[in-house]
Amino acid sequence: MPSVREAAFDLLRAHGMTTMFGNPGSTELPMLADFPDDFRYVLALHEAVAVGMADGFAQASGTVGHVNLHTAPGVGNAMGAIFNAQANKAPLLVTAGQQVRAQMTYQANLTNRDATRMPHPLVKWSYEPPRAEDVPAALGRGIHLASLPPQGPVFLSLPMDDWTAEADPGDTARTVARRVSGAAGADPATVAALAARLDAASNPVMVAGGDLDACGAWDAAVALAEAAGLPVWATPAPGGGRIGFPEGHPHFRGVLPPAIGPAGQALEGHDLVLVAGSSVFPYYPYIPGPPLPEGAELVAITRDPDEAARAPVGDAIVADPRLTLQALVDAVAAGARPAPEPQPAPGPPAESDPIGGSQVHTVLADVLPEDGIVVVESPSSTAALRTRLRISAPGSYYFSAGGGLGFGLAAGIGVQLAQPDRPVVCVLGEGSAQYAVTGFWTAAAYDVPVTFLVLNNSEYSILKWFAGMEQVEGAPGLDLAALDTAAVAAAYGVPSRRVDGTEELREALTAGLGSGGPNLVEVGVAPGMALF
Ligand SMILES: Cc1ncc(C[n+]2csc(CCOP(=O)(O)OP(=O)(O)O)c2C)c(N)n1
Repeated sequence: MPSVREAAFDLLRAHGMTTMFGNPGSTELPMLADFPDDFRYVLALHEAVAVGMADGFAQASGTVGHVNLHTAPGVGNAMGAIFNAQANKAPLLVTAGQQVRAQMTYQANLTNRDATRMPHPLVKWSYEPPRAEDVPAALGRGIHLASLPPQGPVFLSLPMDDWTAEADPGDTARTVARRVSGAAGADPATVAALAARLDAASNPVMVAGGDLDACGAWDAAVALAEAAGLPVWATPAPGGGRIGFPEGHPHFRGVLPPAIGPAGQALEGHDLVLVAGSSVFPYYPYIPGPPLPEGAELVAITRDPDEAARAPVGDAIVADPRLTLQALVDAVAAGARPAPEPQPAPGPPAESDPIGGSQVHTVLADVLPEDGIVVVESPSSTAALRTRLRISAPGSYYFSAGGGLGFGLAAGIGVQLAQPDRPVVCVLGEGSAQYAVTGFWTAAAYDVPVTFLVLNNSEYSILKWFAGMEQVEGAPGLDLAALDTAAVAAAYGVPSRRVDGTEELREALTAGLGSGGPNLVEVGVAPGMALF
């Protein structure tokens, strides 16, 4: 009879889930015993980093990511990162150890006494199997649920004595063999009605969301924009964890402002707004106003029923965006509307000493290889990065849709492990880097060749900008004197440099990208927002 552990690893193997991120404790060791040779375990030194790495890995690999956490305190440490993973719609299997069943009722040390309630609001399913024999089936159910739309994390609490129990071979074989798929197109009548609305509109526009990247819908979005002559905005940056439309395309207009009133104003002149692969919209901060121009209509295509239900305005179609956009391409009157004029390219960035975020990202745009990927957590310069890089290939941009800091550094490592042949640059504010700083150890220990680019402005710049927006004066805790991220990364084993000015930056980034190993460049930048 196979053990529950053997059955579980057979199941993970059958789903291509042979990478496990984690931070182990005594309650996880029985699961890790006799770790199979064809699996790799990636050790994180903190659970939030383990989840962030698995999140980036899942998104960039297109498989379900697996992260194994220590019982209650490990799950507790991971909660912010699990919050990010659900906002990112990252398909994640989160497993955690649990006390031996025989002494859970006495609440022996390390019992996660209400294990399934702990991550509950953040996961699609939270479960502790009733018997050891049920562990493989529970893992299978969790993997399928995580991968079905809307994708997201699931949680399983697994008592530590379950792994050596016997698994039923017949049950195991049936569980391992199961495949579940969930890309569902829209009803043809719904597609025809939407195509007729697009044809009848005088000035329709598309808003492309990050889920287009996750469901492989770039080509369909471009084909529809070109067939129907649609200008295209990207969904507001705070919630647009990925990019769904090439930002160098002549139809591209820019990133929608993230607040209700300004987003409505940006859509002025349009009578029909087609949103694909996004909520309507990931707003923040609160600046009220009409969400749409007077008389305009909106239709959202999303594979997330909750996004469809909670939108403040417009109609919604719950369906796979790729299949639905492809169907629309065939249904609209192609070529009936002229292509929109391309936007003028932005001028060179203003020069300053120290340099600003726009200058940094102009250099990054020059040195980033064509197949480069950026993982971004540099709050005050994200807008400038989007303007300067004009990302135009799928799977090239990852950002925390949840906004919890610590995602960037960790996810950069996970993305690089998922895409070993593409260069990854992880762009971080010096404040943001501290939330996952132990990730530098993992990058060094596993020789993960990420180039970390740290913009150091000695403050929480974006919070000072928010203070202005919120008319808050005198708030403490917004300055970060003397943080030396390069020295910290070097101590963890990542070759690191501090540079000033565009020339030193260009030379250091080029060398780092060519080094073939993990490396870090920390550049001194002027405080304040870099908007373009
Ligand atoms: C887990 C978490 N804690 C706190 C915050 C609040 N927060 C948002 S931006 C920010 C400052 C980021 O500083 P830095 O990385 O230096 O970027 P800058 O704004 O200077 O570009 C903070 C603390 C958050 N988003 N997530």
